[in-house]
Amino acid sequence: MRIRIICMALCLMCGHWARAQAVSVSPVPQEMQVKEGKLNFSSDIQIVGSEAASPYAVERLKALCGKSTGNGGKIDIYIGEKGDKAVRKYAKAIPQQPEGYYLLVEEGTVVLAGADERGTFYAVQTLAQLLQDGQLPYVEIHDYPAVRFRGVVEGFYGTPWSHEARLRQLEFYGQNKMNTYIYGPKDDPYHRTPHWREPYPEQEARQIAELATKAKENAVDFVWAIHPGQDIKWNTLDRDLLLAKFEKMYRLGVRSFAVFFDDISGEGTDPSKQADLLNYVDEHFVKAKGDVTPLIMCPTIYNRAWERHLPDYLSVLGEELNPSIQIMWTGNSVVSDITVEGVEWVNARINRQAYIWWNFPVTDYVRDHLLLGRIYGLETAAGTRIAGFTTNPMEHPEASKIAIYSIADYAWNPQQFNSVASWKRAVCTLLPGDADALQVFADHNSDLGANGHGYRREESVEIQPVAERFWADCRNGEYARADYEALYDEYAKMVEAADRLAMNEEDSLLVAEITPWLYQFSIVGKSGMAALEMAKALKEKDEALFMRKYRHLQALQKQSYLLNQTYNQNSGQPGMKTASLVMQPLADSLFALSVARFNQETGARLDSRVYTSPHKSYSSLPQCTNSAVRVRANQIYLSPVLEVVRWEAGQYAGMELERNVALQKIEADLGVEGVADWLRLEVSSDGNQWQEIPFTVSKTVLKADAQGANAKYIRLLNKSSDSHEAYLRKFIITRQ
Ligand code: LOG
Repeated sequence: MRIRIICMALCLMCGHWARAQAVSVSPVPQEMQVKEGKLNFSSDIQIVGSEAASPYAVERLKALCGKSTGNGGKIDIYIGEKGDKAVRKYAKAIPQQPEGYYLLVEEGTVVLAGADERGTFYAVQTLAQLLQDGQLPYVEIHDYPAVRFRGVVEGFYGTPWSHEARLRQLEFYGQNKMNTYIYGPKDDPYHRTPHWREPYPEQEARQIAELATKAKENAVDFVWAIHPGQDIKWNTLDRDLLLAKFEKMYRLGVRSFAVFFDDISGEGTDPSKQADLLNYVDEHFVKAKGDVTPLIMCPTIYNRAWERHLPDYLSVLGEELNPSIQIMWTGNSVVSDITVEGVEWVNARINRQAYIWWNFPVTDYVRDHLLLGRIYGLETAAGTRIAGFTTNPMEHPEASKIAIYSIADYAWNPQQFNSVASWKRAVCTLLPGDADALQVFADHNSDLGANGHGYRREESVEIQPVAERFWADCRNGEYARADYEALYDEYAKMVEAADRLAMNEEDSLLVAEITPWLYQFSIVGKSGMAALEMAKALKEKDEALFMRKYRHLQALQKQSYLLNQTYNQNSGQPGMKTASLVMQPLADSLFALSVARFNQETGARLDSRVYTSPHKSYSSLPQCTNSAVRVRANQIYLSPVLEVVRWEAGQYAGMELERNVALQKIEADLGVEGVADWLRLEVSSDGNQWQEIPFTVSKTVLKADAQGANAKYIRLLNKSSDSHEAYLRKFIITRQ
């Protein structure tokens, strides 16, 4: 109920009527006092202090004032940093904290006074948000960030963001008071193995230089990360090559650096060697330059669940790594909530405050989903125990902004962070013209579905209890009309939202990213409506209507299947899943139930099957037990695992099919060579009696001809008595 009231208030805020009334700033300021009265900004404006103040802040301010028509009264705007003459009178009001600012709007006067240059820049960003319809409310704000470094780590697998997308992101970070962008896309070959030692080609180098400039203009540190661990040799040659690469990046204008050691195996994982290298870089490059910000590193054991693989790793880093070097941390597991207890646990080991790499809303391991839900699971007090908070986003830059907006809000002011309100504000801000449609879409696109990390999110929250009750009632043969109508209305809203968003012209980039999901969303909406009508026709014994809706739903299911074979065809999880926690399963279940009942009552033999993947992961490796199993034409495959998979002796990974099928081919890519020495491929029809299937190996890829073997279970087993590290990039069976 409370959620509903907040939503209503916020939706109203999207409209002009309420915009004039409400004063809303994001991230929520630490202290904001709104007073009676407004300043007419269409006035004769005089800026005092522009020579000494942050040039980027002044530039933004001038752009804002440029919109003023100059036909109101006179306004003096005092701008500057603590110690500057223009703001000397207000020195006491300026917060002490780095990046803090004091902002005052009163009759004829505006004060924008920063604790430092970024503080002034942020004061102007707040002013820009306060300015609505040519007016500024009278306010007094004392504001500063709770978390020192706030931002985004572009650290996902998959298609890296485009140059243009990155430029837009940097502006967005400036507007949302985020000061960090860490560049580390896994699929940039010059960031990682194989080409980390080589300089960027000319065009890419030019673009990096442009990003560094753009970042500076937006008060953002552009942090360039290198990922050398998979093939680094611990010798002076590789050390010097790494430094030479940093030097090249420095010449392009980069002043912040990171070294990542995540998702690697072998030699590179040694914490002492990592610390030696980083301390050397710190002393001979970072500190020697004088204008480079503290080094950031991502450890190999970057979450608590993996500590058992290298038990001393974190404390070695904690002891040996220079204290000024930041250590990234994803939480209690690869994808996890951020808790006080978890942060204290790691801080004690690494001898410093963890720098959070939050793996949300990244979707590289569930690429058929969009994560547009609210952010939650970040404990308030965790915010005071961390050095930084960065989010790893989706490969869809515009759609990621919903989460990024709220993460900026949390990291700035965890105390006053309101997850639902922040989410609704994000939606309103990103697409004011169609905010209600985007909200409907976001309401139903937030869970990840079954996945290797086991991380799940709420979805379809408001309608979920209705859906549950309706389903239970239907199974008992009787449902409440009000529930039927509420559900019908929700499905109808989904169809409307899909149509409106697809035609939205306000943000064509966002629309382009979500379009394949909009197609599916519309189908789920229509399917839900048809399934409800089938249930109703059954109840009213209207056979003709029942058959009509049945045929419609079958056609929709086929359409959905074809869309999944056509759009978003990636190597991980192709196709699109939407509303997959509540609304789509309800439509499917209602369909199946109604058809079964209809067959029972009329003696008909209609097909009640709904196309879904009935197959499951079959694995004793914790990293694979929750993995989804996908179907594409006559191929069935296990969702790939992106990070290193540790196979203890006797452990296995594979699939359990719905029933026995005749197998034609089996193919797996383990990402490392020499797997024939320790892996066995075997199949079974009951999970007890196993038949070994011979295979051939070419480099990292294993192939087998199963010659029509009948099996329900297919697995790869570590037949040796040692543990081995490999990847699981591909595991596909082709059925006959
Ligand atoms: C990778 C990251 C990836 C993410 C989610 C870290 C430190 N590294 O499991 O590149 O986007 O998880 O799949 C990771 O999180 N490995």
